[in-house]
Amino acid sequence: MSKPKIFVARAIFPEVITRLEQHFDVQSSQRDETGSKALLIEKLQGKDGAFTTGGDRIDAEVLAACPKLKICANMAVGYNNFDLAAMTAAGVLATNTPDVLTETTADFGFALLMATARRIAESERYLRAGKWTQWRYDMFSGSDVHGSTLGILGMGRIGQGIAKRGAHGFGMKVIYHNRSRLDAALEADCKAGYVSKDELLRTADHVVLVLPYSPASHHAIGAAELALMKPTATLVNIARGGIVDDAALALALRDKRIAAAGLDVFEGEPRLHPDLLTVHNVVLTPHIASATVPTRLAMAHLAADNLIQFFTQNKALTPLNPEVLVKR
Ligand code: 8YV
Repeated sequence: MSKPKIFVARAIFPEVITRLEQHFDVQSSQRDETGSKALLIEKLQGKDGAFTTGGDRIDAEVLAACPKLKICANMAVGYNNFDLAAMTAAGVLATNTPDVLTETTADFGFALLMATARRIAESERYLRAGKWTQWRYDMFSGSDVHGSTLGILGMGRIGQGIAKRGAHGFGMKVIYHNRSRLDAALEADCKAGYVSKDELLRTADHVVLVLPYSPASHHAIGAAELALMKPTATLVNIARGGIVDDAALALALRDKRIAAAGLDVFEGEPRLHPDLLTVHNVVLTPHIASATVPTRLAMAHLAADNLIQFFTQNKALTPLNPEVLVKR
């Protein structure tokens, strides 16, 4: 019997490709051509499955053009690149990669918070530019992390990881806002108190965004929300571009309406709002929160496992629309 045909949309670890080749007829984009929807549709023609990443949009148009497609395994926990309703309607299984990246991503959220609050990138740029001639009492004074109030917007697994780091490691007071309140045991574990979004923005010294992107969270932080924040506050976004109105943020940073921001994700990335490049009080990183070798490898293997389980056993480890499996 011939092997199912899959398309791997982006370059991934060669050992994962080798593993996939044991089960599938694999076409992969190891040269990493990214791009247009037309190219994705062309590559997905006649494929039974796809290994996708957060940049590969699977929507009704793609699904209609690729009727053989039965599964898209995303190598990302976020899946806003999937039109899940359209996939379910088309009987296409969607999977993601939760859990394996939680601690690594929480580490990075905390690192970005530290870099932002303590002005690490800005001071390094100054030093590299040869501007450091003498010590000054107020040179690159930042804001304290230990003992401050940490506000977490979006209290899923990664948010909880950041809360624990803050509460247990840095003696921070942790407040959070989420669509639904955590149960008491989880709140106690994270030493986190539930507050309204406005109260969080008004009272936190450091605000970290870890909520999923959806039309409902589009521009959840815009000019009005930034205006609620303390002028000494920092904002960190490791969630998704589009949750923050980047133009409004650049203005707030320029006018020092908040102290600083750390951004790993951007609206329309990999393009950036040009004004973000002109303000000094922002730390910019290229969507690397989950980027350690063991974690990226675990994500890739989990996506591969989902594909393998699906085609061999009609199941998946981390399905997003399991109802599709029941109907098959
Ligand atoms: C990925 C992420 O690296 O998992 C996610 O949701 O944002 C990152 O870990 C990125 O989406 C590429 O797939």
